[in-house]
Amino acid sequence: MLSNTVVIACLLVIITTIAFITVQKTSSSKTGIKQKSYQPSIVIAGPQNAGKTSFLTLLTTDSVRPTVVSQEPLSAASYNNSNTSLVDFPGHVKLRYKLSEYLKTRAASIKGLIFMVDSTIDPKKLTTTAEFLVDILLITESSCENGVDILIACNKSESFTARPSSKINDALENEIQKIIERRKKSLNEVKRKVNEDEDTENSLDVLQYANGFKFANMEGSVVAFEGSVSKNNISKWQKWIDEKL
Ligand SMILES: Nc1nc2c(ncn2[C@@H]2O[C@H](COP(=O)(O)OP(=O)(O)OP(=O)(O)O)[C@@H](O)[C@H]2O)c(=O)[nH]1
Ligand SMILES: [Mg+2]
Repeated sequence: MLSNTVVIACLLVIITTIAFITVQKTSSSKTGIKQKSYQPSIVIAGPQNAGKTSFLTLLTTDSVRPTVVSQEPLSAASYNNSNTSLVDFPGHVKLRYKLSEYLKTRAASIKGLIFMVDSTIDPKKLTTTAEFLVDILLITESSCENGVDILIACNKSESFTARPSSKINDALENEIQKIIERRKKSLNEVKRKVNEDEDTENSLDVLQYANGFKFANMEGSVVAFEGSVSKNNISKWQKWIDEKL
């Protein structure tokens, strides 16, 4: 009788330990990367010539000034007397690794990411912009539990060729779905070529949803607002930043 009780007690201890280890593994595997704690920041990223540095300059100096092509990240420490810095990254393709490294190591301390686009761009030519956004989302959606909140800042809205932010939002969603399908297809082709039977972990999974790609299904929230740095029409973006601070 006594030995039965001891056996049951031992079994209970073993089962509880296994369950605890499993839960621990599941919650840490999503983030994958161990992150140190860094000063909180809001990232400004996006393709070349979108107006990122112009925006940061306007926010920090209250004036619109000429800019040069960025080659290094530009940081405004303690923005608006907060504990948060604003960091503007160069849009040039060859310098994008700096943004990727930053996102991978600091995702948990990033309060928001502003993805700035030139809204005069023809929506049919948004593919390279969407490719850039996919590369960002693959990191932000997998590097921390709740993703990173994103503002798609559609700049240059004063131009008569500018498209409304809702159109740019929808065009980006459609492009992202096509990019995911293309990348998945080429991944599968590579797998077939190397005769890989096992289903290796696919990083694209974080952006794949049953009914196609939609920003609304992501962990981080995504909003798109228009604005114009040159006309000092940036109140919607400022409000978004204030909410994140
Ligand atoms: N029409 C118009 N032009 C703008 C606006 N904001 C910025 N620009 C112009 O866009 C050009 C690029 O601005 P930048 O701020 O240097 O662009 P960036 O995104 O920092 O570019 P990279 O550093 O190369 O990644 C400059 O000639 C700006 O004057 C705007 O609201 N309207
Ligand atoms: Mg710049």
